[in-house]
Amino acid sequence: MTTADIGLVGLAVMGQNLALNIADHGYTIAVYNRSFERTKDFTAHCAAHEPSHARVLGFEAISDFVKSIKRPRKIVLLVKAGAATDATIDALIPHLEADDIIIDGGNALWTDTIRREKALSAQGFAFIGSGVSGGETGARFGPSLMPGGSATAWASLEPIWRDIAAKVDPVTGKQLDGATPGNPIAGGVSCTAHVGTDGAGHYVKMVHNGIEYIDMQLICEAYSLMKTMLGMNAGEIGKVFEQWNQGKLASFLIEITADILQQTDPADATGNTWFVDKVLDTAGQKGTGMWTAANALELGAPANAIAEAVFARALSALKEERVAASAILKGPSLPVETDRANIINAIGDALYSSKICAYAQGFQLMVQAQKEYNWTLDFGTIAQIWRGGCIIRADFLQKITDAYRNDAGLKNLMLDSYFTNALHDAQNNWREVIALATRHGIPVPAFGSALAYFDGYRSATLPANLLQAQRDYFGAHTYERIDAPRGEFYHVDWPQMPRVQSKM
Ligand code: 2AM
Repeated sequence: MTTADIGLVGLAVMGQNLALNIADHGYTIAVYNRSFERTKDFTAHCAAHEPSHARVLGFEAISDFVKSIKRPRKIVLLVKAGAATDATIDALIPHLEADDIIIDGGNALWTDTIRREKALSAQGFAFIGSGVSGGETGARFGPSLMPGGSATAWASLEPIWRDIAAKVDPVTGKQLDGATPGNPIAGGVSCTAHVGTDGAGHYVKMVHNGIEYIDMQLICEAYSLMKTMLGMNAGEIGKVFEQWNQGKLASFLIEITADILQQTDPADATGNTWFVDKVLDTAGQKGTGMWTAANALELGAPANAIAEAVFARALSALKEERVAASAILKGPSLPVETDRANIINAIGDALYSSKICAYAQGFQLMVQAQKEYNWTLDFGTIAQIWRGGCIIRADFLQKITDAYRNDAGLKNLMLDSYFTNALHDAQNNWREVIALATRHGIPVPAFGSALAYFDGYRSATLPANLLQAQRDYFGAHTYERIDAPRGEFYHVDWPQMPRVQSKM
């Protein structure tokens, strides 16, 4: 029987929640999972607890699952990225018919998405790689969705994707909350748009994650300075984040940080221990930050702060080595700073300026990537669809949308007048915070590399003249001259070079 509007494969928590989100919006959804146990458990859960359960149809045989979906079929995959995605596509192919569309909602590497799109379109099917951000709650009540693929395939998927995406207020841009099972948000602007062809959606999702890495690292550095340099406890720091969440830093990550820091340890019944003080300081990572940094290196895009955030996690993971080294390698040990209010204010400025640089790097990377991979990205829209649903959602993103709406060809976010002024206003405090941290021996790699990016980008002259001379010296790599046109290359025969001593 052909009854389902859409199908979904992969019933781990993301798949289950996205299926329920789709059903809540009035669509009938067929679901399938490699192991039938999960399908059975899920449909049983739906029957018991979900108002939309009648629209969730579970199947044991993949052929029945596919047959149940209206043509052209739309089949969403939420299986493990990598080999599992290829295995699932291979299992589906024999049952598909012309123009059917597979939508990969997993965290695929964009080059895999390009490969899969090519292979499927050669067989008369369509493939959309869609970034899905917002974790389990986002999937259930409104994620940010970043689809890439052909315009025709997108036209077919668009109504459903628009319905299930996060919604923001059309005027304030703030995420509309309050959805409950069976009662999704009605109205508002959807946090989804066609990002581009083939791998564009997954690429943009990857950059989103790279930015998420640096956003989190910056927050951690601000926390570390308040804790170590100002001697504040977690609850006090949490209050600062709560205040920051009322201003220009307002964002999901600042909000949850305030919440986390004010939480006491549930394992301590006395309520006298802060939860965060009990968490081991070794960060994990799943790879999307690394992919962003690696691609930036490959394209020669200066995303140094994003890369720094990946390295900061790597360094944190060397817990035992750090503990051993802390007994050997000595740094300064200064008393706690007493000018608390002013320093907190300065740390807020350092955080905001560094954040601007981090986003400038992410968008600069996408500017280079679109040339490399033949996409036409709309940066204002990308910032817009990150306004709701996703982890980096923030008021700040509206400023980015405004910046690109004012000038679609903006070379760098820092050159938009709002951001230029913000950097000018904050930079003294930013420098002061880094100087203080350095004197105290507290690592602030993300604050520091963001500032190096700002100072590097605004330098008409960098010491690369000496670097080119060195390269020419040892490797005959040639150099350009400031008194000759660009593109004319010179080489000095260094062994024969007359050594003229300057009289200057
Ligand atoms: P499973 O329940 O049968 O393990 C997240 O792990 C999701 O990806 C699960 O739905 C899981 O199905 C699915 N998955 C993992 N590896 C898979 C594979 N090789 N083929 C199909 N689905 C797979």
